[in-house]
Amino acid sequence: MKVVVLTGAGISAESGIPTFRGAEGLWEGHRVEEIATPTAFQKNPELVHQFYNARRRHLLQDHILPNAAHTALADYEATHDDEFLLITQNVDNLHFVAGSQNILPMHGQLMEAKCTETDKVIPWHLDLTPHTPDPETPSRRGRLRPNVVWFGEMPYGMDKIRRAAQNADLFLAIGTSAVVYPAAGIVQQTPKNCRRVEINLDATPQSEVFTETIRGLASIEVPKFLKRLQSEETI
Ligand code: BV8
Repeated sequence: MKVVVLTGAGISAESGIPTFRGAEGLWEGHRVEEIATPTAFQKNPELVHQFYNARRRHLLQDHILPNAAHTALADYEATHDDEFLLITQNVDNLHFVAGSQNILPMHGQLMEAKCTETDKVIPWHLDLTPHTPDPETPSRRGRLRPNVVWFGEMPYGMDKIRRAAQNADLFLAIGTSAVVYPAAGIVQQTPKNCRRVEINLDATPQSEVFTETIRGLASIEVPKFLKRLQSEETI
């Protein structure tokens, strides 16, 4: 059985990472849609760097850890020899920390920096500023940005995502408000006989597209659903 999972900020909420819509999509009074853009970075790199530095530091704290939903997905993947693809909209690293393997971080990663001239991506755990020197050529400064996909930018892996969605037998969306495209449109690329399950606290604009909608906390409902799936498979 080919399984495709799409996660959003809701799966990391119980790990202590604020969701986008939880804070009405605001950060220090700025709308995320206005600050997570190339224009904002052009106009005010300092402010955009501060936005990501704050979130990177928050993520690096010892108590910010994967929760039972992240772990259940990693455990299921480990026992699931067929195709399993975990697409995440989240830029936190909790799926990696939980041990998931086949992860597609379609909106990039907070723990990576990208060179604005060469597009080279490197692991990055420190603050970034408009004067940060290149690790390789310290005389070149201010060329690094967070390796995060901003509004108006093309997400990563769209071809791989389309191919996986088109062949999915099970599509599982977890903790996403299904507002942002193209992520919210992935479910529409699954075949008509694909089993589509949405696990989310609230209803979303895509809910009626799903064959099953499970309302509740990801840390409870994801392990429960995957256990049920395992037992269905062994019958
Ligand atoms: C693109 C990384 C084109 C950044 C993110 C006008 C101008 C420009 C673009 C557009 C426009 N109008 C529309 C667009 C398209 C735009 C878009 O969709 N905008 C929206 C606002 C309408 N999309 C884009 O710009 C995309 N790119 O279109 O490029 C293009 C074409 C060709 C060539 C080049 C370019 C790029 C979008 C990616 C933006 N980056 N993230 C960062 O993190 O700073 S988006 C960000 O918000 C997330 O990654 C995620 O994708 C998105 C939504 O967040 P969610 O993950 O869903 O989280 P949210 O808080 O919204 O919801 C949480 C849910 O969980 C809730 O439903 C809640 O009920 C539930 N929940 C909460 N707690 C729990 C829970 N569930 C279970 N258990 C719990 N405990």
